[in-house]
Amino acid sequence: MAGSNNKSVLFVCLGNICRSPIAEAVFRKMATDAGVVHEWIIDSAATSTYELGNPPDYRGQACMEKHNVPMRHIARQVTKNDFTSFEYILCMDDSNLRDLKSKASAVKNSSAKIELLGLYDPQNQRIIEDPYYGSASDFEKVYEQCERCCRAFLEKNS
Ligand code: 6LJ
Repeated sequence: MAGSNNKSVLFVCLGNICRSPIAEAVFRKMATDAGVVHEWIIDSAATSTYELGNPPDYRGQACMEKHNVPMRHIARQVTKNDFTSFEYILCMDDSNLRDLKSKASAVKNSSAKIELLGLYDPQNQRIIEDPYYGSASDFEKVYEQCERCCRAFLEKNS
């Protein structure tokens, strides 16, 4: 139904090719399986310009295929508009948090709640580390953290 979107979340990391597209895909599948995806606007973005226009890292794609989580995304950078249009901007590490707060301070009427996704982890692992220079097992850990955090975030907002 048009106009029934009332919740929104933007997942953010450094390049928008490893962690944040995984978080976006995991959250979209969870919301879909819970029958509430129509209530949400779900997207992801980068703090940097490093990978603009690129698809997700092949190691993350392999990880998502293994877990049967559809992932389709093209990297984009956070925009000023994101800070006024999204209710939540959830990021991965303290560097992301600093970059986002700095960007938000240059936006009139920034209203997004900017938080670490790991804030929602029932196992209290606050930081989702950059797997760019890592291995398949680092991507698996990212997936597992995103799974726990997204489940708790969805539950909290249901
Ligand atoms: C400007 C200088 C850096 C990374 C990444 C790291 C490095 C990435 C990347 C995550 C997603 C021109 C661009 C850093 C996509 C790309 C290589 C360097 C990019 C860094 C530091 C520690 C751990 C990981 N930087 N690309 N160039 N993460």
